[in-house]
Amino acid sequence: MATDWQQLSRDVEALLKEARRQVIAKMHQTLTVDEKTGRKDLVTNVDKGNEQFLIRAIRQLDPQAQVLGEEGFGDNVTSVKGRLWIVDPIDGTMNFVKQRDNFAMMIGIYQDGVGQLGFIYDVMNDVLYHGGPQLGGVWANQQQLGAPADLALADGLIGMSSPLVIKDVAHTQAIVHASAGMRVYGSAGIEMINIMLGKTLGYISYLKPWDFAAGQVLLNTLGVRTSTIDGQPLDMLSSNLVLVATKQAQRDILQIEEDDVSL
Ligand code: 2AM
Ligand code: CA
Ligand code: CA
Ligand code: CA
Repeated sequence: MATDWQQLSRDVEALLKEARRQVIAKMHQTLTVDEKTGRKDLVTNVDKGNEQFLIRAIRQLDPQAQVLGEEGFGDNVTSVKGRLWIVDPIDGTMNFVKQRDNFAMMIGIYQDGVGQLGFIYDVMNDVLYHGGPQLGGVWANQQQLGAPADLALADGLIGMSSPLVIKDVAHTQAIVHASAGMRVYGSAGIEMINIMLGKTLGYISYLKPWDFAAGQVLLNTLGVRTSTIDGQPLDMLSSNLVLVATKQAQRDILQIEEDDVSL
């Protein structure tokens, strides 16, 4: 049977609203915080509980689909064939732990590797960004978003993950230098939202599929480019050095990579 994408979107919106109620209730209780690969890579009981809640509901909504989740409650996905849901239950876990703010829930829905619907929920501001080619646009709650201005690198702010800039990976210091300035928000989801709203013109970070799956669908729908730092398509099943940028800024950044410039 053909998928009713409008209905599926409404179902996911309702699911995320329920997930938000649960997360907000739990975040005022004592968190259980564990380290994954190190002291800056955390997971809490809320990340795990929310992923389990979301994936259980996704399996009811779409029993045939594969589900890839950050905390491991989904499938062992080795192919993007068919329908694939990619879930990040809490994006910005460090912010969640230290600030109780500036974190997001994210879901991307792909069909044979092509983005169909994306959802980024700014939990504390209670704004759910959703849309994609199947809906023909992107909405912030009920309000449709226009495309952000196609700014050149020199004319806007760029989001970065701080380790890349500190170590000057992939000429990130030269890119920051060529921009109007750097911002670091600590959540890929919040970074993607800022680009959708035209507050920043791009974002560079080393990311896993659950960090960029939802944002890629939403941003591409608004005419913003997503690629690797070399301009190649993102691999939906592994880590990528991700470049998100307006068309003009993407050209400017790829030129810096090509010219191999340093400060
Ligand atoms: P997370 O909170 O879901 O793990 C922080 O700069 C941003 O990068 C967050 O969106 C975070 O997602 C993501 N990230 C990806 N890999 C990370 C890692 N190894 N350690 C910390 N954050 C990571
Ligand atoms: Ca994580
Ligand atoms: Ca994440
Ligand atoms: Ca996460």
